[in-house]
Amino acid sequence: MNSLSSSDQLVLALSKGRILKETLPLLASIGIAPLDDLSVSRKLILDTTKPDIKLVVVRASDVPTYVEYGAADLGVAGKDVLLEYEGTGFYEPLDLQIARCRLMIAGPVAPTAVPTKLRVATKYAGITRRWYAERGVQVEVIKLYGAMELAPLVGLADRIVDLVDTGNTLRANGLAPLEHICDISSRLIVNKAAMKTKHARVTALVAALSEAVAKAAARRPR
Ligand code: PRT
Ligand code: MG
Repeated sequence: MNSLSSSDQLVLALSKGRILKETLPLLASIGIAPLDDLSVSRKLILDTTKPDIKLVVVRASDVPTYVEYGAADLGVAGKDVLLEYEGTGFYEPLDLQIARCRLMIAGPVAPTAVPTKLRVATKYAGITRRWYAERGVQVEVIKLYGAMELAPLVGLADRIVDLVDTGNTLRANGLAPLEHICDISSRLIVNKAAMKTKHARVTALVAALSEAVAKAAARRPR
């Protein structure tokens, strides 16, 4: 197998979309920037200002897979994705404190008759099953891949489990937050083997990012 992540390279897998937008400034602050403009480039493997660091930009939900299998040495992924992905092939050394939101159970503002067995629509089937199972509540989990907010409106589900930031999406669809499952932010993850074989470079990168996160936190208004 042709491996990008050879011993003299560090490969970092980044989540596309909103996490990427917040990860790039953090990386830039420690001197790591893609050589190509990501908004125009179609490249999937990007060289950076550090010759020994490459970036791969993948779907948020694929980041843990790349890192667990060692196709990338490190990755940035939402805690929601990590909780749903039940792998054990990586460490999670750092909370990057970006892309923050809450994972919540939501339902219609105007309560409808609640059936004996709730139907809960979500992209987070694993987390949702565990949450209700731990509370001894029987539910039917309906797996969706997007637009969870639609499900209660069309009678597909009684509840949804989704990420909430401002709450605007829920409000716009006549839904209200009911229970807070957990706070979410993006995390740095590290392949377990890379932590051993590339220890010095991995720990240097974790330390630099950790300092950058602390500086960014100090700048954030409270
Ligand atoms: O492409 P793929 O399906 O893999 O992922 P995606 O399209 O969901 O990616 P993207 O770019 O949306 O990024 C998802 C990741 O960003 C999540 O895994 C979280 O870790 C993080 N994140 C942070 C969020 C939000 N905040 C967020 N608010 N992801 C999604 N939302 C959505 C939410 O699902 C809801 O539809 O925003 C809406 C709610 O926002 P408010 O402000 O209206 O409450
Ligand atoms: Mg997407």
